[in-house]
Amino acid sequence: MVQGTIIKGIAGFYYVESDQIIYECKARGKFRKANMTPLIGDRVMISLKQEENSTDRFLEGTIEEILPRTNSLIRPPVSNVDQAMVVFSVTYPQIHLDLLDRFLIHIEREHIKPYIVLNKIDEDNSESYQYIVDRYIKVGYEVICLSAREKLNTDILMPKLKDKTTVFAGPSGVGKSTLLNTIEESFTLETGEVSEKIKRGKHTTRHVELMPLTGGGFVLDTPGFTSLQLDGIEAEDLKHYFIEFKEYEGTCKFSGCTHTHEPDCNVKAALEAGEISKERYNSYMTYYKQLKDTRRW
Ligand SMILES: Nc1nc2c(ncn2[C@@H]2O[C@H](COP(=O)(O)OP(=O)(O)OP(=O)(O)O)[C@@H](O)[C@H]2O)c(=O)[nH]1
Ligand SMILES: [Mg+2]
Ligand SMILES: [Zn+2]
Repeated sequence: MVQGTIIKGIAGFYYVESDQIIYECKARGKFRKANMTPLIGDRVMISLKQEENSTDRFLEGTIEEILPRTNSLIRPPVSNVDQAMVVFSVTYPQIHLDLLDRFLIHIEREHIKPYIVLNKIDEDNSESYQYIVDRYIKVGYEVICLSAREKLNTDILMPKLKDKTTVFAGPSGVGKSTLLNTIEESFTLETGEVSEKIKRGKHTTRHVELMPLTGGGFVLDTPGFTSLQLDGIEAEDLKHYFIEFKEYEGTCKFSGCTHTHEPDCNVKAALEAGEISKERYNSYMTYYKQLKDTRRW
């Protein structure tokens, strides 16, 4: 058996890299039965099929075992990442802050370090996105405004990517693949126009792919997504994924305060004092209620 990493999956085949060799693999049926889907980024053990003729483009193998993951996401479907570049565009497609908040919840839950990337600043001279920058910096996130096309501020990303595994995620058409092509000259990822009519991306990237960087580290390009569920999260745990609540945790009158309806809540006091953003707190309340209601059903 050989140990390798899944770098790509297409039509039921997984491409597993080990020592610079890529094996085309099928997964054993036992994974499907256990409801366990191999993810890009998984470290796996594969058994090799007898090589029939050496002119084959890929050597063949079978995934026998998925080694323990440090973390995983469902959307995009990746595992074992250190950090995430959550990419949005400041023009079109329009930024979707509800999606950003939902995505941050999943990332925090999996202990992945997030960066918020606002792309296409070349198209917005009025800097109308500044309120987003202010809001999320106040939360404690790093927000990077750049233009992949004009190569503005893209060099800020390079040192952050070095020796790390970074997933680029966000809606279709925000410029994830364009940005990756800028970061690494040898990349030739396909990019697509934003639709004139509906101002949305055209889902150009179809597969997740893990790629090495010349300077060290790996990046994952992923297909854009437009919605994100919070299923599987307990309403009571939600507060842990709003990182601006952390400094108040344990200081409220009631231990186990959910910061929703309890008296003498320090998160609500911070909200009144303007230390916590109203919009973020509203997101929290909305999701909290949704999760409570789902459970009731
Ligand atoms: N003006 C401007 N356009 C950009 C910038 N970056 C990307 N674009 C354009 O945005 C469109 C979408 O870019 P992609 O890189 O294909 O977007 P994506 O996020 O990979 O989209 P999917 O693969 O569909 O998820 C293309 O027409 C790019 O040329 C930028 O910094 N400024
Ligand atoms: Mg793409
Ligand atoms: Zn509280």
